[in-house]
Amino acid sequence: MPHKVDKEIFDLINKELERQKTFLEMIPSENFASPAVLEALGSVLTNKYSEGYPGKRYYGGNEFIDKIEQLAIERAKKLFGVEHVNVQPYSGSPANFAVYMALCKPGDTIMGLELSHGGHLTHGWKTSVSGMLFNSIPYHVNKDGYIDFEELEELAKKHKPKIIWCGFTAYPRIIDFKRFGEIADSVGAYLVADISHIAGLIVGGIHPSPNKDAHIITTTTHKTLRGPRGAMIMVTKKGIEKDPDLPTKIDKTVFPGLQGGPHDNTTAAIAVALYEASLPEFKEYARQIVKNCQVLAEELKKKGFKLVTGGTDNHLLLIDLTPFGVGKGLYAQEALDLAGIVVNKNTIPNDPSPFYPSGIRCGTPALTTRGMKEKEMKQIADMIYRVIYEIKDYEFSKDKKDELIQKFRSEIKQNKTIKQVRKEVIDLCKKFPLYEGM
Ligand code: DSN
Repeated sequence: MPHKVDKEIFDLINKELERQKTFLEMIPSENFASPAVLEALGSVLTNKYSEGYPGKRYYGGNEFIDKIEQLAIERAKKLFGVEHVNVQPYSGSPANFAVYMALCKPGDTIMGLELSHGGHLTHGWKTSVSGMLFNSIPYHVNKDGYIDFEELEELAKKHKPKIIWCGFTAYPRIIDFKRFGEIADSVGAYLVADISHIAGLIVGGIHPSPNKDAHIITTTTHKTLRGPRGAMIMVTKKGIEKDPDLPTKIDKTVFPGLQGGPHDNTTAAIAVALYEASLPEFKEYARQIVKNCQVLAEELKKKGFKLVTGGTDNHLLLIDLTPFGVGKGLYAQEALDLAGIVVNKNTIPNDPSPFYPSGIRCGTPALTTRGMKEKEMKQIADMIYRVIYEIKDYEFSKDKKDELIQKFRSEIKQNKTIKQVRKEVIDLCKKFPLYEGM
């Protein structure tokens, strides 16, 4: 990596590269973009302004940018089986806000899964503009951790929402898009499927697609789809049948409604990722993500861990740590991080302490990109077990949290088991090299 101009920043980039190479990345929304995606992202396309859309730009010099954006659009249409695609949203949250702007007026009613039950901030949570501007009626998961369709149907009939969101950030099961579509249709709502987490699984054919049931689909491009940080908004045939102007409305709200010039380097990188996702090996990749996650889940269960819904159908699982005591998510995340296993603390449904979550969320997309398979998942389950076992005696209580967290942090750094697991993680990572030559 060159560092002649700004050594300080390039040293830090190199440190981050080394961290990625030597840690087990298990945050389910993260992945490793291919060198081809990184190349497009770091290209001269970053120099260009191109407000507007292919063939209708405000500035000159967009001959090649038009071709790039058109390719990205055509590839996405084909891969997801949709009628219209906008590839310009800067990321997932702006994409979702463009949908609100296209479909709703402030004060309209919208419905999304409660954040602490696995939903997303932009699906109506109170600290997000989506929860401030709109009348947000959340639905929930049932006591087993599955979407409570009966509650959803009842709430939808009562509140007549303009939008029902489906697609989640911490839901380990197949999403029944058909059922969501029927409920939305029965109350005249738009069904918007935010498939950010599972886009790669859908393209890989291992999760059903919402393209027959939703009117609009949004997705980020950097999770299981393994592209750059960006997003897309897609309009389905069903969406156009409900409102033929939907594509125009979406395009207008992205630009000029919410954004200025698109990030053309990102658009090109999205096009590259879509090309890669169209190859047969991507289907194999998607299948392996799920296989790996299911092996991980089974192994963790054998070791006595409790999982929300009892397992997984997709790329992620949620470990319920309440048997180790309430509020242990932070301790688990930090202890695993010291061992070189990166996960995130997460609420579990009906978490007894939502501000100090009692769960951790982990997943297999990035490990699978490295080439890890079932054998490594068994090894990793064992490492997770050994690390988490070390936190079980650390007390957590909200009232004495500063003191208790400080004690935990100073002691856990010295823990011999965690130091041993860290060595094993480094050895395992070496067997699955990442970004060789970088
Ligand atoms: N931050 C993403 C995730 O981790 O799921 C959601 O936006």
